[in-house]
Amino acid sequence: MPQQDQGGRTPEKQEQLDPLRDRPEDGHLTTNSGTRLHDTDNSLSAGERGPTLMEDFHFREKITHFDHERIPERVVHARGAGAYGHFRPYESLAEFTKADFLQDPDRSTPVFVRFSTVAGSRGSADTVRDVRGFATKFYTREGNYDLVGNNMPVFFIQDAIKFPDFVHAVKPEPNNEIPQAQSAHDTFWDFVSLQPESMHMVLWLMSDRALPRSYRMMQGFGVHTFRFVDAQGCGTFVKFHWKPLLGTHSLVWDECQKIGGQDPDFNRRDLWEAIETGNFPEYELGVQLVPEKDEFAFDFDLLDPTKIIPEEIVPVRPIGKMTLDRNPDNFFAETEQIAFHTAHVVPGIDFTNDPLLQGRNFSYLDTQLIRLGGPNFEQLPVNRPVATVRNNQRDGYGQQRIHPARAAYAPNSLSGGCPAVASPDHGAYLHYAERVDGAKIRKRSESFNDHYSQATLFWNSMADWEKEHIVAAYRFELGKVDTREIRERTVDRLNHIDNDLATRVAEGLGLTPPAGPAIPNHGRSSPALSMAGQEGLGPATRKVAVLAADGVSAADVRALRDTLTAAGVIAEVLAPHPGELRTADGGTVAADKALTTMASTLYDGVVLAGGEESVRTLAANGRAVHYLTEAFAHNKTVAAVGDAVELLRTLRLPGVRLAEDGDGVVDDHGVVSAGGGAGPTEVAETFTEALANHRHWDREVDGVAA
Ligand code: HDE
Repeated sequence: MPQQDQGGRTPEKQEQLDPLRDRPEDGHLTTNSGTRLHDTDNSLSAGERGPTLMEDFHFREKITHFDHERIPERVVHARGAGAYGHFRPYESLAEFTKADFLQDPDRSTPVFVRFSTVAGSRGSADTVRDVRGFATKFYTREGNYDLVGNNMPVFFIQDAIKFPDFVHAVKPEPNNEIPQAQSAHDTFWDFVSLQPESMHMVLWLMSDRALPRSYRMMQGFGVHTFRFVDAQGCGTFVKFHWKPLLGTHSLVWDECQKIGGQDPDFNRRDLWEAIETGNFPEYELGVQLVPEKDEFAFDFDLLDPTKIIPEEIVPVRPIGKMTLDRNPDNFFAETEQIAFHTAHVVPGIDFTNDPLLQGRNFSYLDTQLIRLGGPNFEQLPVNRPVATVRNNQRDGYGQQRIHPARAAYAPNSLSGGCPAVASPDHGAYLHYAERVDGAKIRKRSESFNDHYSQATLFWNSMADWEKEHIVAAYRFELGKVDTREIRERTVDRLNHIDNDLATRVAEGLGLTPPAGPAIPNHGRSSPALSMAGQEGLGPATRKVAVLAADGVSAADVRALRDTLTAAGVIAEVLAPHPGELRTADGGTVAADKALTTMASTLYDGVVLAGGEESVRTLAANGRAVHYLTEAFAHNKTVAAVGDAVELLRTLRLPGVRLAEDGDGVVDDHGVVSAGGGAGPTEVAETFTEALANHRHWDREVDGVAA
């Protein structure tokens, strides 16, 4: 088994990268051709106040390089964040696939993952309503395998030829380039309302799945049906699933909009900080396997990427775990230049005739050529396979390799026939010998025609709060659509999914609700589609704001910090000013950040520490009070310790019972308090448990969280 360093790098990979790594500390400043420089602050000029001279090669090189720093951003998925890690299978999957990296539980394979939004530009905010990309490059011994997935298991269109239409519709409108990174505008809704195959995916997009709390708490899906191939050449259909061990969790829309201003890098920062602090994100890879003989056993077509295979019909079998444990050293070199390609496959993994996948297999290579400036992008450090590359492809922009052989062709005798092709026994990729026979036609298969049943399945599977959020999202989005016919047409489409959904959306838009369902609801559901109950491992890595001011109880702060930290929770003390706070007993505690630089939206829970003077100060501080009411409105866990309970009482949080004098700890709808009967540690313990629920959806809050 090859040794790994912490970042999941094999020594081979490390060695490849090292000669290319910049070591600024090792020497002097030079030009790109290596000439040492004595001044980089002043241009060469004719006299102190004279013109700059053409001869100034350092100036010209520096400015020219700067002028050429930018490369085209990705046409979609422009904004992203990446990390290195490694993947290890739980057991051999030889029964289904000969893929080398899925054979041996003792062997781990280095990976790079890039998470992304789809519609926004490179500088857009993280917390927009959008699909998220979840693209994984496995640097296997048999070559790179790229699993280029999303955080939703279906897609908007069934055939790749519609992709430019779809992307043009969702991107900012061409006349004024408005709006940035949003689907809430006329062209998007015009397109999708005329394209019923998009209805299932649009429903996912209107759900909280489009607002992930963290890339660490997000599922991933390969979307298409792929094919595993075993050593005997037998195929098995496969769908890929990533499941985060921290559970699947989302923000709420009101938070997303605020965070867009407060911390546009919210998801990127979260990933970076988690890895820096050793809280390595983990995901389980699962597969749904369908024997070839069952290809037509479903009431949908396995080749149709607008359909899932419900987990209740074909369970997801966990096959391995991925851990992300190293941040990139340079965003541009690694995260920006990584080039994914759905056709980066290894022996044992093959395609199906899903028309979306077939088109992607063309697009990803093509897009790298323009974005990375030519055919040698695979030689960029982050793209280099750990497997040896050897072929007769030559030259091109940015060629890094020196090919000493005279013969760059096959067959040849001058190089002894090398490089020679391999047999499948020696690891050669052999395309699955699928029998194909057909007339040339432009026609969608009839088996792709049902656009609504799985949208209805998704809707039926939602918890009440999820449904409420979906309705609110449609109202928001369509409320931004100026053209009345588009709004009406969308409501009509929704009425093919569910009459209640269509009625609620129509009412919110002031439109006449449909008289009755266009198609009766089939009543089926699939519990795995709901995020309710996907709690994950507990409260670890959640962030909590502890509110305090001068005069705070040192014992409260200590108990909170100790208990939360012991559970792996990140506790930050926020105060009117950062630095040292005076405590009630005459000592000091550290305040990590100022209340003004943060917001409740950036935390998973808020706790108010006790201490008479501190509580009095915070009660008069509108911002501190807003932390509490806002966190409550977003259904987060809120707590008050000791005499801080009285401040919480003045807020009259609707439907919540707070502890009275002498009571022990009370947790009512995730609002935790205690009377004299319990100390700060017990409050902190109950708070920590409640935090693991992510949110408390049963609160009586009037639609703010939606
Ligand atoms: Fe992509 N997609 N896509 N896509 N996609 C790109 O490739 C494309 C689709 C996905 O972090 C592009 O390198 C077509 C489905 C991710 O670098 C481009 C079609 C799924 C990423 C492209 C689709 C995805 C991309 C743009 C319709 C989920 C970001 C830059 C047939 C299964 C990868 C690039 C990264 C990026 C084409 C549909 C996922 C233009 C033609 C379905 C995660 O090649």
